[in-house]
Amino acid sequence: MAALYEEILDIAVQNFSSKERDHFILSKGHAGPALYSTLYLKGFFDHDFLWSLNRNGTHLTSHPDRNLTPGVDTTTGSLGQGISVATGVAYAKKIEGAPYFTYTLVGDGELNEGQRWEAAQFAAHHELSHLIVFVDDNKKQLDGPLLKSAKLLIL
Ligand SMILES: Cc1ncc(C[n+]2csc(CCOP(=O)(O)OP(=O)(O)O)c2C)c(N)n1
Ligand SMILES: [Mg+2]
Repeated sequence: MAALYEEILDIAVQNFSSKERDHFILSKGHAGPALYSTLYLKGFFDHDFLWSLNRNGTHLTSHPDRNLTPGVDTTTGSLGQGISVATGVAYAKKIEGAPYFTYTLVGDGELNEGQRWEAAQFAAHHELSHLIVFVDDNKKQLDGPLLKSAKLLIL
């Protein structure tokens, strides 16, 4: 994510309040701390802010909350939903003729969610060429190996 934000994404503190930019949606919301480290590197908040992770009353919840944390595009944590939101954002950009890209990161275990099928079918139907979906193919889900069904989806 550090490489993506530094080298590829058109997302910065200066353009975040505008829709004239790329979007990134962390569909596997339980990886929130990885996103927060990246947002810190991009200057969305100070280093000290990172120490508030998961504290009572924090603005840095373990799963990203767009209403709490600067730089977060979408509230995620319920697996399967982020990819659907990303598809909707990419479709909106296409309708507007905007040149921007929408990126999302999904887990390989998350691919078990039925919702992601509908998102994939929608994206294909509308030929969303500016939607980029990364799969974190780590062969694990939570504390065990990936279900065989999810492996088939990746193949
Ligand atoms: C709809 C939904 N069901 C269950 C969970 C609980 N949950 C959190 S992480 C996780 C495992 C997901 O596996 P994967 O996407 O491969 O992520 P990884 O463990 O590799 O980080 C599950 C089932 C959830 N967050 N949302
Ligand atoms: Mg996994």
